[in-house]
Amino acid sequence: MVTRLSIARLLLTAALGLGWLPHGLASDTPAAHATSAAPKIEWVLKPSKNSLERESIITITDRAGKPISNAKVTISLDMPSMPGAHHVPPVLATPTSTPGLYTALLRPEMVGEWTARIEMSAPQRLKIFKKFNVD
Ligand SMILES: [Cu+2]
Repeated sequence: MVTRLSIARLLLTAALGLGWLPHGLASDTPAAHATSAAPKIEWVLKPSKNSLERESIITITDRAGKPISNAKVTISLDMPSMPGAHHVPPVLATPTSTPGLYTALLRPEMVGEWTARIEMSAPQRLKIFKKFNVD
């Protein structure tokens, strides 16, 4: 049996539903713009000869998705759980023959969780942090 109250509830639910949708779309749009406005730095880590070393392969693309081949990139390592304990010398990423692809040999000093600060100083400025685990 459909009562006045249940009709009112249905209308209220519909109104809330409609109210949510435009709000959701509106809040998605600026986020999407913010993501595409910045260059992108991605990496993969591979084991190296030394058990504590990691070979990082870094891909850098501009906001249009095109490789950035003349980037100046420095990588610094730190251990969040041991503030001030490690002073790993920063390394420069070396460009490869593939545009936008760089390599850098990382030397974390011990087993555990590390944070890499990857900083591009040219042709654009960008600083990102990536966590990785050494086991
Ligand atoms: Cu440590």
